[in-house]
Amino acid sequence: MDNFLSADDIRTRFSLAMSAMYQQEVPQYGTLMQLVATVNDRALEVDIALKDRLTASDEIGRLNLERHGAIRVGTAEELATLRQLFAVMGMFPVGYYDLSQAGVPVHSTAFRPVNDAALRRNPFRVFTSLLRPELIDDHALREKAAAILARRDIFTARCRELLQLHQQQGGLTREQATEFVAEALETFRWHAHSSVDSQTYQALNQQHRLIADVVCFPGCHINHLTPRTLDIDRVQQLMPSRGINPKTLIEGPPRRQVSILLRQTSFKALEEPIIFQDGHQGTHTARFGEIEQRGVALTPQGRALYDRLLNEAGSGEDNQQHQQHLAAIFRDFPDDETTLRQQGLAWFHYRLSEKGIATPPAQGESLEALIAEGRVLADPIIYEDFLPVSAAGIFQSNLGDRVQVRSAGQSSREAFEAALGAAVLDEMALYEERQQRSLSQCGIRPA
Ligand code: OOG
Ligand code: NI
Repeated sequence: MDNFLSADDIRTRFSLAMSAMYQQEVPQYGTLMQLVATVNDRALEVDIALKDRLTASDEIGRLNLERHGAIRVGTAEELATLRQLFAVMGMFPVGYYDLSQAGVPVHSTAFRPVNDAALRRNPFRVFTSLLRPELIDDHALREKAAAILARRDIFTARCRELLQLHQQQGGLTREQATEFVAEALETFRWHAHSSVDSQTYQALNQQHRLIADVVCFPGCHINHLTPRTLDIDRVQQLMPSRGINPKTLIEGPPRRQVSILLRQTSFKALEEPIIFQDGHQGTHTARFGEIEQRGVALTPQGRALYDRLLNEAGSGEDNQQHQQHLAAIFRDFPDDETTLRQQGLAWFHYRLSEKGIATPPAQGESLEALIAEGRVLADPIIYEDFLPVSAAGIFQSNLGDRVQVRSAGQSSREAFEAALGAAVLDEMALYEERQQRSLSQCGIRPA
């Protein structure tokens, strides 16, 4: 029993293996990683407080490591098997993202660790999208896509065996885990050989580039990985100097004193040579590199304010102008921790200070008074999820900015969960539980 490797360790091994594979497959991604490391080093040099904070929380060593990746799959069976595969690594489906609203024929979830300890160990997540073939309007082509998908198995036979073994044993030994990581990795490898002829590829690509990407290959190649940056504006600015072509806009909120949610940007997907089954050669554009910077998670109220301001700000053609415009609009969003907390806009993790341990909260003492006296400390809870508008922006910049608005296909969370074989967890409930648990641990009862 206790000779099993922990799910956290398997996840860490897997994310490192994935990173090594992707850097080898996409050298430009390695260049981005180097740029991120350089900018992070510089940010730590000029901000000693930040350095101290990251050192104290033991984050320095893992700073430049990947925080997420993304894949796209074609069938319910593939999605359901991925759920088992990620469960081995302590990653569970959180949230439902409907991207059809933005003209992308997929819906998605994020497989990620859910508890505090696992998130601290390694917060690696995989944004996972399922194709919605009902949004292919050409009937014959839809049938064809389904037939192609039905023929493939994106998992190795040994990977499937190890998944079964994991279910029977309740874990994997060190040797089994090593084998599992290697076998699981195969699912996410790039294939320069398409599994269809060039005509089929063209037809599917015509419908939507994403459809060709999902249907025409024998696996679900990882399409990007995303390390954490301490200064996303700087990396965006410096990308061209390293021969990297960034997408136009940084997605998400503007730069602020107190970072909220998630800011992200990427380089544009590369055009890569592929060979079709009929021997014809062509290119496929799917893979890129991304960076992210996370801030505090917002409550439903904070999120509603974010959505409203983001909507008000609209989009832009020039990043610098857009960021200035965003910053102006977001002046309506309080930018200090105390106000965010007092107005119930963001989630916080509460803990007792030394003073608070010496004089624990008594019945009837208010949280505000305890904080004012320095007996209770409030730390922002980091946002662990994704943003649908940002995700749509990332998708679109990698689809040649060709927006095809579909008949805003009905949001179909039930269909997604049926395919997944499980309900997705509610991210807001997870944040609320974490806040609530921290209050209970301080001995503070809900007001
Ligand atoms: C996923 C795009 C979404 C993000 O960071 O918002 C995403 C994809 O392109 O498959 O990864
Ligand atoms: Ni991403």
